[in-house]
Formats: sequence, structure tokens, C-alpha cells
Amino acid sequence: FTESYMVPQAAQKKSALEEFRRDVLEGLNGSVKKLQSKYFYDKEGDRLFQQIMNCPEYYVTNCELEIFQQQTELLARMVIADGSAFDLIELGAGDATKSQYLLQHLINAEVPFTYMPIDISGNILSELEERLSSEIPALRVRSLEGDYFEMLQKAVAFTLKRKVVLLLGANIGNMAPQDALEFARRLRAGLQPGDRVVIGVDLKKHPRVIREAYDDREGITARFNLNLLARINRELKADFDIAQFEHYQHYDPDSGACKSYLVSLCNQVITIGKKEIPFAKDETIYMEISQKYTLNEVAMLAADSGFIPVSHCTDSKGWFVDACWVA
Ligand code: AVI
Repeated sequence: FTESYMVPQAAQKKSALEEFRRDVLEGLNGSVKKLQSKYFYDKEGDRLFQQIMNCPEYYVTNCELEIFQQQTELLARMVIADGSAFDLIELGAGDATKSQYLLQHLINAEVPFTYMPIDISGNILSELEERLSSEIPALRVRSLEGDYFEMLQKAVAFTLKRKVVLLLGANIGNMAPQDALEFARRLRAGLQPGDRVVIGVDLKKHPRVIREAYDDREGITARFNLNLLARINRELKADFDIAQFEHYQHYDPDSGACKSYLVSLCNQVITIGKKEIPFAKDETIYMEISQKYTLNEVAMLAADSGFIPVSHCTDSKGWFVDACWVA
């Protein structure tokens, strides 16, 4: 069966637009200009991200997919743990391409649980529900649309069973290390001792491999970044000339920070509604971080946020890890 918690649409859209405007103006008015990568994902951004996942240089998705396809048994053991009853919550479930292997495996093994996918996109959740009900009909699904932590609270309140939270896709990498630590601490605060987290993290590797993954030859990542300017033009009545900005990618192997920027190619003034934003030639907008970790740093992140790292699986190249932490 399928149940869902969906937010009323019109009010949600209006406040989301206001928040978008506020964040964009605040980000572009600072001494160092920046935009938040969570805004990449409008319809076109979703489409471009799909293309990124299919481009030969972007290894991240395939590495984690390999783990879910080939080490399903190990992942199932992380989740089942001591065999006590549990429910499975997935933060940022998207289309659940990877987790579906685990869900199917658990259903085949007749493990009883409810799957609670959480996503900010109601459309994605409706599609997911429909697909899961035809592909894994025995699976109980209760989807939750909205902010991760608000919905996590709701999900936790739905059940008295042990909670297992999936956070896949290297999403934690899109937070600066200090923000990732705060996020993990907040996650820990929402859970009880014995609850578990399975978290996907992209690992440090040859710097060239990383840089090329975020600066693909076909220029899809560049278009993905530039699309946010197009979104700002459309939704916030701005006049960015997209051709006057260029994608620039930088990876620092010491810190593991992989950062993308847009560089202004000339002196220019952009208007957003009634506000004017001046850009000097070569001035940058910091767009996104995709932080890379060592296995040791992943374990330290767990410990520093109050989890115990208990086990992990990596892909065959050792480029990506799904780590299991116990609260
Ligand atoms: C969604 N996230 C984990 C991607 C990443 O690898 O940081 C987003 C992305 N940005 C550029 N390419 C992919």
C-alpha cells in the first residue's frame, strides 16, 4: 500500500520563490559572490544532471550503483543489523535507482519494513510511488514531501521501530565540511541509540579523475551551472547574459574541496527585479562544493557527530563508499 504526506501546492510555491529571491540577492550582494547549488535542480537542471550522470567522466553515480548491485547482501546486513524490527527512511530518495536493489533484496528475503522516501519534489515522489507499486508490489511505501529534517521528524513519529536512514548519492559532499558536520549532528539528534545511517560518500582519488568529472569535455557540467543563471532570469526577472559567464572548476587534493565557479567575462551590471549587481571582469560566483573524503575522514565525521562507524562497502575501484553508522 502507499500513503503520502504532500504539502498544499500554491502556498508552497510562493514561499519557495520568496526564499529563492532572498538567497540569490544575499549571495550576490556579499563581498565574495556565491549561489546555492540546491537551486540547480529546476526542470532543466534535473535533465542536465541526468546527462551528467550518463557522461563518461562522471564516475560518482556508477560507483555507488555498482555497490548497490553487487554488494546488496552486505548492505542488507547493515540494515537488518541484530534483526530487530526497523523501518527504512531515505533522505533525498529521488528515483531510488540505487536503493531499489536493496528494497527488492529485503522483500525477497521477506523482511517486513516500511519504506519512507523523503524528497523536496512531490512530482518525483509520485512517480517513485507509482513505479515501486508496480515493480515491488509487496513493498509498503509512505512518502514524505518536504525539507529533510522536518520530514525526518514526521517519519520518526510514524513508527516505534528502529530507524535506518539512507543518505545516498554523495549528497553530503555538497556541504562544506563544517556544514556536513552540523548536518550529521542534527541527524544524530533526530535518532535514538541503535538507529542506523547508511551514507554514500565520494572518496579522494587521483585529482585529475575528480577534476575531469566536474569539467566534462562535452560541457554538460558547464551548462548545468549556467542553467542556474537562466533560472534566475526566468523566475526572478533578471537579465544575466549567459554568454558573458564561463564555468571554472577547481579541485584541491589537500583539502578534498572540489569547487565550481562561474567567471564574469567582462565588466557588467546585472539587474534582478529592481536590484543592480555589478560584476568586474574575472570576478567569480562560487556555485558548488563537492567535497571528497578519505575513509578515515568519513569515520571521523561519524565519531565527531555522535555516531559509531560500524562497517562500510566500497566499489571495486575504491572510489566511493557506503558507510554504516550506528547512533
Ligand atoms: C548531487 N551531487 C552529489 C553532485 C556532485 O557530484 O556533487 C552534483 C554535481 N555537480 C556537478 N556534477 C554533479
